[in-house]
Parts: sequence; C-alpha cells; structure tokens
Amino acid sequence: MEFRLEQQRKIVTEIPGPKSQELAKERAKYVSASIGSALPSYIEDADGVVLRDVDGNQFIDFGSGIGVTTVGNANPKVVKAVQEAAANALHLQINTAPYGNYIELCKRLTELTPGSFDKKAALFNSGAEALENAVKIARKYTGRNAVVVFDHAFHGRTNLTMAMTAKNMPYKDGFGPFANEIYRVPLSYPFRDPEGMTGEEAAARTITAIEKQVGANNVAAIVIEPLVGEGGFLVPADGFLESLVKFANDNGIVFVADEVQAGMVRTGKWFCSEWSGIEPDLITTAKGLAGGMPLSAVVGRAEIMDAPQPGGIGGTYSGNPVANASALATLDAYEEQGLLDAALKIGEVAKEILEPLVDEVGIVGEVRGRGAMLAIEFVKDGSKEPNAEVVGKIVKSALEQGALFLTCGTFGNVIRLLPPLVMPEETLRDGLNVLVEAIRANA
Ligand code: PLZ
Repeated sequence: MEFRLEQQRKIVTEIPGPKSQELAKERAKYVSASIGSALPSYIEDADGVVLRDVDGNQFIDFGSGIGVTTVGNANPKVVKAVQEAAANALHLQINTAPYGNYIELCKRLTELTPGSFDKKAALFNSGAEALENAVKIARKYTGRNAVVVFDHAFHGRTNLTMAMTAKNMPYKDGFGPFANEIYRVPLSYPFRDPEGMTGEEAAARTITAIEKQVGANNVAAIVIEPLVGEGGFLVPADGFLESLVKFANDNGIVFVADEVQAGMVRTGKWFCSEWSGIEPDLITTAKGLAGGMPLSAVVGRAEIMDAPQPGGIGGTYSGNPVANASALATLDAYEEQGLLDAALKIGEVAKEILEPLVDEVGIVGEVRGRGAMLAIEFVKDGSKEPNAEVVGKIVKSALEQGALFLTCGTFGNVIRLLPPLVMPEETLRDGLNVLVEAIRANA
C-alpha cells in the first residue's frame, strides 16, 4: 500500500506542542467542556496508521478513531470512491428518492453476515441509531417490550441506548430519566467470574435472572456485544453465547449481536459472532463498515426486518449515497488487501509481545481478545483489584513517545488495541515495544 506520510512515529515538540496549545485555548472558549479528548494534540493529517499533529509530531494510531478506520486512515481506494460519489450525488434521501447503492450495500451485508437464512438490511448513521432501530424492529416483530442487556455493555448515548449502556460515569450521570423496559443481567467475564465457571454455567446464571426477573415471554430482544468493547474487551467463556442463542430461539426472543465495535474484520472474521458459530437474528454494525464515513446498519432475518409498517423505519440521512459508496469500497479493500489475515497476524504478533508480561509484571492481570481486537487488564500488584491510575500513566508515557493507545473498561483499567489493519509489522512491533516499556517503567 502507498502512504503519503511516513508510517513512523516522530516527536519533534513537547506534547502538546505550541500550536496544539493555542487550539486548546480556543477550544476552551468555544467548545462545550462536556466533549472530551484522549489526545492533547490536534491532528491535521491522518494517513495509513499515522496521525500527524499541527506541530509536526506523528503518532502511531492504535485507536482508529475508536475502531473506525480499520482499512487505514484515508485508505486511497475509499477516498477515491467518496470523491466520485460526492461529485455525483452528495445527498439522496431514501424515503423520498431512492438510489441503487443503498440496495447494493444491503445485498453485500446480507451475504457477509453469518446466518444461513434469508436476510435483509436497513441503513442508518451511527451505532446508537442502529441499536435503536434493532430494538424497534424486534419489538414490532415480537409484540413484546422487554429488552435484556448485560453488565459492562455499551450501546450508545441516545436516551434508549444510554439506558442499555451499563456504565454511569461519564455516559449516564445526571442524564436520566432513562427509557424503561431495559433489564440488565450478568455477563460472562472469565477473569472476574468464579474460578473455573464455564460458559454454560454463566449462561445458566443469566437465564435464571431473565426468567425470574423479567419472564422469557415478555422479552422482545436479548442484545449483546459478542466481544464487549467499551466495557473492557471481554471475551465471554466458550458456550456462553451459544447457550443464550438457544434460549432466545426456544423462547421466541430476537437475539441481537451488537457488532458495532467487534464486527467488520477486526477480530479476523467478518463478524465476531462467527468465532462462536452463532447465527444472530439481527446484527448491528457501524464503525469499520464505511472506512471513516458515518454509516451503520441492521442486518438480519428477512421476516424480522420486514415486521415494521412500511415507512416505519428511516431518517433524513440514513444510508447517505456517499457513505454507501465509501462502505462498498471499504468492503472491497478488506477483501483485496487481505485484511482478514492481517487481523489474525496482528493478533499473533501482539500476543507474542504482550502475553509474557502477565508473568513478568505484577500489574498486568490478563491479555485477552480475538484477532487484532486485544487488550490488557491492569490490576494492583498481584491482586485482581482494578488499577485505573497506572493505566492513565502508561498511556501518557506511550503518547509522549509517539504511540496513541485508548483505554476502556468498566473500571477504567484496560488498555485496548484497535490498530488499522494495514499496520506494517515493523510499525506494530515498534508501537507495542513503546507500550511495553511504558508498562515496565510504571510497574
Ligand atoms: N455499540 C458496541 O462500541 C460505540 C463509543 C465512543 P455510535 N463505541 C464508541 C463514545 O465515547 O461515545 C458503540 C459500541 C457498541 C454501539 C456503539 C455506539 O456507536 O456510533 O458511537 O453511536
């Protein structure tokens, strides 16, 4: 692949540099203080796996704009498709004047998602909007109200999806009242569950909670991230998702896999659900779907997708033609650039570098994930007590060396890897070595 910027880190000023500090002052005057930023530097160019700030510093990007630029920042194929589509029709509105690439993208998505049944799709803008619509569709199809969600879940920041999201700070505090008929049940979190608890046992615990507290016959949908993202990159024990799908099928409940973060090649499969061999009734996808353009989708069983009344689902910008063109080019890029294999390879290299830390460094509790979607959970030396303070220090030292890592986790004690999958091995090793040194220095 050809890049405009050298795919290397480069630090030439203090962080943040003088120009970034100027922008920070302007920001303090004009931008709502409620908007946060992980990086104190301001970016003016993003290419491949590198972000260059206004002072000329270059950071290796282990965040991909929270898992969006999976095909690389400004992937040339995607940029070209966007430019052509924008010159042709910047905005078309599906509820008024329909257009072809909406259909083409829905067709591609029905082919790529797991499930050996007839499928249909609908397009939206954000992840949260996809989740909102999945719930609307499931409620209409079942004629039921209750929605089951999990500990550690993140599903968005709109009123309904805030209710579905687990974590109070910063996402919910003071923003209620929240949508009702949302019920939270236990997840499978092997690192923190009782030692030796199997996926089936964790599922039995969850199903008991649903049966006793909600009643299976009241449940429209079970909504779960097959690999929990914001909550800490939690991989449920084998058998957990499979048992829940069976329970949903047996009880006429729509099983929704929220693959907004875990989907789209990041785990080394098109969708993370494939790792467990499950066939969700509905899948929500966004982030990596369109290479950087805002676009999301709900894809699933045709009879469920067809349940709402005609005109019951839509939106002014849903399935914008430029975003659709971007998505079609992004899907091609995944295939043509061999990014499924690249995700697995990144995962292997990262595990080789990071896993030894579990024995070497007392604050490293666990390294986990699938494919390139990996994370490290930090603890207080030798215990399982979450250690959020050290995570802040590690991320800051790595940043000063030119590597940008994002944190996550209910306890704020997880560092996650979300690299663009076009990351050259040399850059990957260099960035991870920066992280390892930062961990050792702060242990
Ligand atoms: N479902 C699984 O990960 C978004 C949150 C960023 P939107 N995660 C990033 C932030 O701080 O708001 C996410 C997700 C899962 C849904 C969403 C929501 O997607 O596109 O941000 O609405």
